[in-house]
Amino acid sequence: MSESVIDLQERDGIARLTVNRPKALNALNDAVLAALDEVLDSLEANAGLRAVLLTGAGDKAFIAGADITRMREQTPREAQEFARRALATIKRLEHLPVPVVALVNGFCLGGGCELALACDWAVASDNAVFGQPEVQLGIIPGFGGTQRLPRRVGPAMALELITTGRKIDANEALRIGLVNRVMPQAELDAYAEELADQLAASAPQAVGTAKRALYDGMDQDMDSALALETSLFALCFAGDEQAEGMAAFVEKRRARF
Ligand code: DAK
Repeated sequence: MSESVIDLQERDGIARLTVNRPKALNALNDAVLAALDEVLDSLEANAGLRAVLLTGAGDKAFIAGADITRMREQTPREAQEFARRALATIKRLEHLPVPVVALVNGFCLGGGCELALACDWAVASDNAVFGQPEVQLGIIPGFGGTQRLPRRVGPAMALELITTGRKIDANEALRIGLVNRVMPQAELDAYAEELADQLAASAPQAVGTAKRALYDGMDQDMDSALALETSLFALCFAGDEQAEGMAAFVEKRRARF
């Protein structure tokens, strides 16, 4: 793995990924996507994984988009190949069976915003700036933004942001539901620790099952989705976690998952 462009730290099942190109505001290039793929190989194979936190190096940017200097020279065929590879990588991140949380610590633009949208939820520092400025470069979002942004904030707001390229601050991102909470940048690390502790205390199979019920259900009609929830709920009673969680409650002790 190229540690220079993605830094992976893991403690107690909580993986912290940091995109590490601060001089280019952590812009996504082939090296970052290749490194992310390698990191995903290890995360997918990690049975003890409880959560993934994704952030950007430095105090200025989460990710300021795909690398424009790289994209500038692309032919349609190369753009299609770049899109295909990038989408496959982002889908792998999205399909991890653990919560994936974006810690947005500054500019979160274009492909960076799309990567944050592929995370289960996002938390922003108060200096964060969000936007899909692709139309100002003569392109459209290509990392899933035309699909995930409307699902997160609704089609009208998504179309406004995508067709104008307007940048919004952290508080507006909070108001439209793009992020779950906003805090001073200095508090982001402490919050990440607290979140890691909370997620590490939850039953991991149940967390993964809940994630699957939610996303798979969203792609189905309500009756099918509720039937899926019923099946997955019943499945929880076939594993050890339900026995341990309920025994711990009755015995007035902390559950050991
Ligand atoms: N790409 C490459 N370099 C970037 C960059 C980017 N997206 N963003 C910033 N940088 C570089 C700057 O060029 C500068 O480098 P030097 O000049 O120092 O060498 C350095 O980072 C610091 O940036 P600034 O000097 O510009 O810093 P400021 O504070 O003045 O401005 C800014 C910060 C974020 C407002 C500004 O840098 C900016 O507007 N950056 C571009 C933001 C942007 O337009 N992002 C969207 C890119 S389009 C696709 C999939 C996805 C996509 C496309 C296709 N397929 C799968 C095919 C996604 C497209 C995008 O993301």
